[in-house]
Amino acid sequence: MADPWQNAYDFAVQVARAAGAVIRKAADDEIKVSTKSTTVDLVTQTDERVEKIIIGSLKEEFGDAHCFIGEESVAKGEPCILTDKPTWIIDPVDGTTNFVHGFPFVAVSIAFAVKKKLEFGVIYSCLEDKMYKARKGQGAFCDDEPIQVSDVKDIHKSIIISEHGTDRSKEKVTKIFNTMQKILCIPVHGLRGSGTAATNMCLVAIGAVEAFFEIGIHCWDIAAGAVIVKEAGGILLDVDGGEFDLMSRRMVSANNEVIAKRIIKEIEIFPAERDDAPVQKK
Ligand code: LIP
Repeated sequence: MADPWQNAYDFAVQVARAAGAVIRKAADDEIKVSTKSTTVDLVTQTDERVEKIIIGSLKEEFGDAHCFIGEESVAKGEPCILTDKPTWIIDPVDGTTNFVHGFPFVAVSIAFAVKKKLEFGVIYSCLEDKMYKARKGQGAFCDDEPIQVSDVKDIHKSIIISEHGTDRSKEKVTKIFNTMQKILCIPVHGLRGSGTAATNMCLVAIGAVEAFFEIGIHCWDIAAGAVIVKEAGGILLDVDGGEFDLMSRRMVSANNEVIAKRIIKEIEIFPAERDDAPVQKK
């Protein structure tokens, strides 16, 4: 039987690479910065322009039969509801703060889901020029070389990625730093963070770190990385140890269940409104 999504997968790689070239060029120009949910939740004209380019290219190729969830479209009021229809889940510039500051980790993240199941993920780390990709059941790759998570099972020999997001409320920041302190003092070899969830998940997938967790991310930050981590032999869980839920805005990605469950013991959970929560009427 013909593979219905191979063409879409190959096209997504081309679109991600082209989008990355636009970001690299824009990085040399003056960057106009605005803010969204908080004063440190940055967005630039490049985020919006690149998302338009990606969605425009996909619509031209696949018509109106597909749906789209894009970070900047949702920020402008588009719904963030995953239906059974073929749906593209897009973060045009993951690591916007890094992009504004010239911190060299910025990724184009494109995922594709059908009947609410992720079919493939593509992450182009455009300043590093590294193309990560994975299709369900067909392995994960970086620049077409197979990638594999770390085989470390001893938490004391691990590096863990933790991010602090863009919420600066005292209650959440305290929980985030309490969690980081507890993990650091297990002790682990180190804590790291690239500033982009997509890149962090690629670092799990190549075995450079053992786990990445975060509360507050969005589906577009992690959808592509979820496929890549899983296909590289990793595991995805909710921060309470339950089943991974793409729209829940919380996630643990790890090389194996032993490391994942050990990290989960230390996470101080705080609430984050679901991506697909009903929009409150103003
Ligand atoms: C970023 C995420 C990262 C999170 C940042 C930010 P963006 O996405 O990838 O994990 O810690 O606060 O949300 O906003 O750069 O696309």
